[in-house]
Order: sequence, then C-alpha cells, then structure tokens
Amino acid sequence: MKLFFTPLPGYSQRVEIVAREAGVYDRLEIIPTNPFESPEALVAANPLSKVPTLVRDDGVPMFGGPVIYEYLDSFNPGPKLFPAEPSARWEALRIFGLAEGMFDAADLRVVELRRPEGQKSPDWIARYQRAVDRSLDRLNEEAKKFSRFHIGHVSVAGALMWFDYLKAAGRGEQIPWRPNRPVLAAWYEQTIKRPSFQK
Ligand SMILES: N[C@@H](CCC(=O)N[C@@H](CS)C(=O)NCC(=O)O)C(=O)O
Repeated sequence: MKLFFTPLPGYSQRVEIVAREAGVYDRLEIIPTNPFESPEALVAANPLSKVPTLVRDDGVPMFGGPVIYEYLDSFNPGPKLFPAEPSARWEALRIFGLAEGMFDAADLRVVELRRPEGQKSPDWIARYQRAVDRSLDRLNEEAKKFSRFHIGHVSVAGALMWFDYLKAAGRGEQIPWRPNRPVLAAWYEQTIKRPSFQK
C-alpha cells in the first residue's frame, strides 16, 4: 500500500499509529509529499491534493484520514479501533468527530500563520484558535469517562502530540493545551506509553 505522507508530524502521524495498532505498518510504502505543491502522483491518486492519501494494493485510492483509518483497522486481528457494537461505535465516532474537527481547525490556523505577511487573517487565526480551545475544554470533560482505547483516542492523542511538537519546534505556532486541563493531560501521559505511540 502506498501512503502519501507529509514528513512533518500532523495528519500522517495518526495514520502511522493506526497502522501500527493494526499490525500493517510494514506494508506501507511511504511517499513523502508536500500537498501544497500538488505533485502529479498525489493529484493522480486524489483530486483534492491532500494528505493523507492511501493507494491500496489493488490500486484503489482511499481519500482522507477517516476512511484510511477504518480501512487499516479492518486488518486489525485484535480488538478493533472502530468497535462493531453500536453503543461503543457511536461513542468512539463521537469523540473521533470532535478530535478530527479540532485537528482540522489547528491545521488551518497553522496554514494561516504561515501565509506571507499581509495575507494572514488575524480574524481567521483567532476563530480557529477559539475552536481549538473550546474543543480542548470539552475533551478535558470527556476524558473523565474515557475507557477502552478506540479511534477517537488515537485522534485526540495524535492531536496533542502534534501540539507538543509545535511547541518544541519553536516557531511561535504552539497551542499550550495543558494548563487547566489536568484530566486530559493525565490521560495523555498514560496513552502515549502504548507502543504504537512510542515508535
Ligand atoms: N480531515 C482531513 C483533512 C486532510 C487535510 O486537510 N490535510 C492537509 C494537511 S496540511 C492538506 O493536505 N492540505 C493541503 C490542501 O488543503 O491543499 C483528513 O484527515 O484527511
């Protein structure tokens, strides 16, 4: 399987985590790609020119993180990240929806911050920032009830990992998510001990 992947942590890192949880990481051929340059091979596979994009062994492209995660999870011999039992599934998808939306808002904020001076929109940067902050507050509440590991948790922890990376990168793009969110912070410290995150 070919994975169009940006070498910078972000969307693609969560694909790696799901692939490791499902035991199929070694089957991925990783193609470092900058989606903003719309390279021919990416656009041929995905007209959206976005990463992540996965091309299956039979040549069929899968568009976007959520579909790729569920496809990779279908190979998972153990407990699935996408549970089959309806109430567990809805709970996982509910958290997944919030975390993916938070990630998208954080990504768009960084994209906006990296635009040339004069083209940046302070209003949009502030709007994305507020969406991220509210989502973090909600996730701190939701984390009180987090139990069996599922796809929503991959998405939440993957986002927090990326926020830590932004801080370490020191480009002024950091999202200080820990203050006043002790439940989320404690859950995160436990979660990243999983081998799929450590690698
Ligand atoms: N939620 C989607 C969003 C994908 C996404 O927006 N990826 C960004 C990563 S920076 C991208 O490829 N942007 C390029 C563009 O929007 O042209 C997913 O997980 O697939």
